[in-house]
Amino acid sequence: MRNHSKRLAAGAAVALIASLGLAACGSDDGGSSSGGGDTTVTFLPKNLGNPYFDTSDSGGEKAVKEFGGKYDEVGPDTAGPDAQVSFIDTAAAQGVNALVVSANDPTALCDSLDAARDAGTKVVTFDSDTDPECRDLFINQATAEGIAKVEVDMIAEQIGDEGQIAILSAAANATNQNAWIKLMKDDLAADHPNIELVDTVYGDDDDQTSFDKTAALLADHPDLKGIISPTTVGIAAAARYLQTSEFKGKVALTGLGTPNQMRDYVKDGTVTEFALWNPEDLGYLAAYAAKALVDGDIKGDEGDTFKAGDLGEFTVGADSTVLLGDPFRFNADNIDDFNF
Ligand code: RAM
Repeated sequence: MRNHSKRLAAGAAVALIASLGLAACGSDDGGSSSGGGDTTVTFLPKNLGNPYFDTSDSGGEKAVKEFGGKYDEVGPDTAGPDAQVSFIDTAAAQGVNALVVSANDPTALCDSLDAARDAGTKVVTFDSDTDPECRDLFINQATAEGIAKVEVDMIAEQIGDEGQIAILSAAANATNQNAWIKLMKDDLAADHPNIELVDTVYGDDDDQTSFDKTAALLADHPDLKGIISPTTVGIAAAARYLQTSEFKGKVALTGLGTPNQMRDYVKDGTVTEFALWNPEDLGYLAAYAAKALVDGDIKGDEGDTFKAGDLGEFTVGADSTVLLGDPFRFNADNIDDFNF
């Protein structure tokens, strides 16, 4: 897996390494840690029980172990907008050095995150951002434009660039999915005049809700040619529905999924191709970024550089954002090369 991790991240690493001649900023006003082995990092995913976050957070744990810190993971069972607030408050009260959060809502967490930061906790968002003023750094899995484009390209290829499509998303407020959906709409309007987006529905990153919404979409739109699901929970649930339905092989399904969850559906022809990045690398990078903030090696300013273990050196870009890499397409030819 590490080989594949490296391969998926290679593009980003090459692009980011050596981009600026700035030295790491070396400020000493940003952290409570001495750089020793006591850095506490708490991961807060959108919800627990999602294999995507199991993988990303295990990458975080791996990094924290590498630098000798203390790792914890907390989170709600459901991906609701306010569901993460109490976990932030508790972590802040415990005085953790850094929180690494995938946000269910761009603003609902901000009061709690502000209070945590005032109390000295560094806040790194990853996967799904808050408004930028509510965190120190956002670790972005790939550009939103790139993620939107690969999904539109895949559905266009799979339905012959014409016909009705729908989107099955995650929670209605999710920052990441909403950014991608907006850009998918722009891309469709600009480059795919014969594809009509007829519906967008929300499965809340809950398996059963996503399954039921898939059934409803197919019932409501008899001419539907394809579904894009930009969530690993949604695409897996939709694939499970399609697999035993009359629509298998007739209605295309693509979006963002994990190879382990999608393998059977690719092998039996329910799904042709989908995309993702490596979630383990995302969590690993986020943990190293948190450590660099806590140690005061970076402040989160554009041009700051830090080393993220095996992944190499990264540079902070505009809006205090660090980019992991490009999305990667999975299909029958390569899916068995991956195990996450
Ligand atoms: C789900 C979550 C996550 C998203 C992936 C693609 O696991 O919504 O935030 O990045 O899908």
